[in-house]
Amino acid sequence: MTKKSSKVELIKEESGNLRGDLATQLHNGQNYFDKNAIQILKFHGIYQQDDRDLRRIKGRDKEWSFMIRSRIPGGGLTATQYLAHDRLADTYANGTIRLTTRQTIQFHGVVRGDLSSTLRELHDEMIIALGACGDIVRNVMCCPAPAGSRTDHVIQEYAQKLSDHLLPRSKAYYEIWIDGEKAGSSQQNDPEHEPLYGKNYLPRKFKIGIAWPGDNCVDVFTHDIGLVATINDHDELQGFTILVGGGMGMNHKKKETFPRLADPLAWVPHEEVIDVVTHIVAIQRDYGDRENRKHARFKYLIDEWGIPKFKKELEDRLGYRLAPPLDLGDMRPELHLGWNRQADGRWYLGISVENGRIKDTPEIRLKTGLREIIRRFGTDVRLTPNQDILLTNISEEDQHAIEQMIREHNIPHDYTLSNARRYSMACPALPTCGLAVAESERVFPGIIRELEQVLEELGLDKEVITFRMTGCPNGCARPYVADIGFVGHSMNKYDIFIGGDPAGRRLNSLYRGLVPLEELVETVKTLLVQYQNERYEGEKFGDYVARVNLVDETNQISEAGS
Ligand code: SRM
Ligand code: SF4
Repeated sequence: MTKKSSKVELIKEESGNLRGDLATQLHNGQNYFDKNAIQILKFHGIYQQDDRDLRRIKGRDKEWSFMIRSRIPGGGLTATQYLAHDRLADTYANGTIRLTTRQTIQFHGVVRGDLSSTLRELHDEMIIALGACGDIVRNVMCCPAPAGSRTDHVIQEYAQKLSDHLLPRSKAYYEIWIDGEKAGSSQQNDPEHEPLYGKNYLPRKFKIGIAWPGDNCVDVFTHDIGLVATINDHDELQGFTILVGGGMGMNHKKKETFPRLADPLAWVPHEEVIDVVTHIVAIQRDYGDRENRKHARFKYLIDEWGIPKFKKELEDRLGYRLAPPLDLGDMRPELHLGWNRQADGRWYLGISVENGRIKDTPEIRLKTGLREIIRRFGTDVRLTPNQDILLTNISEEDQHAIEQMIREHNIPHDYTLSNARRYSMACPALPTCGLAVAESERVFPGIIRELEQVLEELGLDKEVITFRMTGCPNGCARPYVADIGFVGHSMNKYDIFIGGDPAGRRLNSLYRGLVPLEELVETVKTLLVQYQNERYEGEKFGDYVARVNLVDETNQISEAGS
């Protein structure tokens, strides 16, 4: 800690390894936690929120509730674990399950008195929320496609092993939420030794994603550390190419913030990857900015140091030289939807979930349908980085009955959906997200509907053009690698970013700032018409934008206004 360290640094340091006075506040009769406690709560996978719609009603107190995020490495859940989430969503939350862009599940609308019960019942199914948020390594992502091969299991196991290894050692979570008896005395316990994190944990959140070769469904270049597996001809995992320094978040008003793609660093044999990753995290712990939280992500350290300096520091710590990174070859943005055969002969079914929200509507009974299928056939589940769900390990004889149940509940099959809808993602934004400045999840289905019409009129409906929307520039739906990203700038106004690459290797750039919601489709239509008239055969939208230089180099983010 230095004199200039941010306030959150002091809160972490004085928390006694993530205890703070959560246990006391939990029983103080209020329905919210104070501002210091909410910083510590995040490490426990909990965010304090209020219903932003109700804020507009004058004279009304804030309606406090909590979002809980489960930690689900690689997005893998057993049938029983999924069913527990389904049940808890009804018992304690707002009745919906929210699949996230990092393969986890969020509950919204949990009241304070139900936090312990929710976390305890998740714990009964071996699911924790610890470390799903906070300044530590978050949920480790991994390509979810269950190829059923040996390597698939090995890669999923690495997601789990990395996640376990990088979890905080603090017992605070268990004392406070699970084993409530001890909570009262928790502050008297000796804080544990945190070998990696120390008392101050990391300067900021830290994210890791593992990609299958050629398949960039995890958006591997957007992570603090991206790992791309190398597999030999005998289906054996050899190692990983390591990428460092990716991240999406930025702030319209702060020039020192920007999205960044990760750079290739090295190749490591798989037996060494946990050690190397741990050392990389430790360098960020030691050198990351602890004064300015807006500048504290690992990407800024990499940007300022450059790869040669960073690699030297890492090699000095490891005590050996690292091999150069391998060429990653072509990468595709796979969604893994529809029926797919696993290498073990069984099947998995990928179901598209619009913006990750699993709920029942009068037309589509998605929540009930999924519950009934998973309950009856005991299918395991994998959540995808595109907020979708895969039902796995299905035998051939069950396929027909599952199809029938899909139809009975009116769940759309992926092939009935347009590419625009299947590939789209939106963050939750209003009314739950405290940082939202504009709508996202609630308005995006309508925007996509209008875009579908435009694309069809122009004969572009078979093209893969990725559309992503967020309610602020933090980038939770990774909008800066989409072909077209709509980023909330202020209420009802969006910045439009264009020219990303569906394979995730190019950031998009600002095209127009402060476009009203009602004009988004019209603005994009002009671009699509131009693309349709001028593109080379087979040319992708983002590649076209890059080729014809549609984005004016001088059109800097700050010019979008504030
Ligand atoms: Fe995020 C903060 C939702 C993935 C960058 N994000 C938030 C919070 C917790 C708002 C808050 O701090 O109060 C949002 C809760 C909204 C709500 O009501 O549920 C929130 N982020 C989400 C989710 C649910 C979006 C989704 O549509 O699924 C994703 C949950 C992931 C998970 O399961 O762990 C989610 N957030 C991301 C991603 C994408 C990713 O990780 O692949 C990013 C960009 C990548 C990155 O980190 O650079 C992302 N979220 C942020 C940021 C900006 C961080 C930065 O570097 O500046 C914030 C704000 C912050 O940390 O200060 C944020
Ligand atoms: Fe909230 Fe912004 Fe993230 Fe959307 S992008 S969930 S508005 S923090």
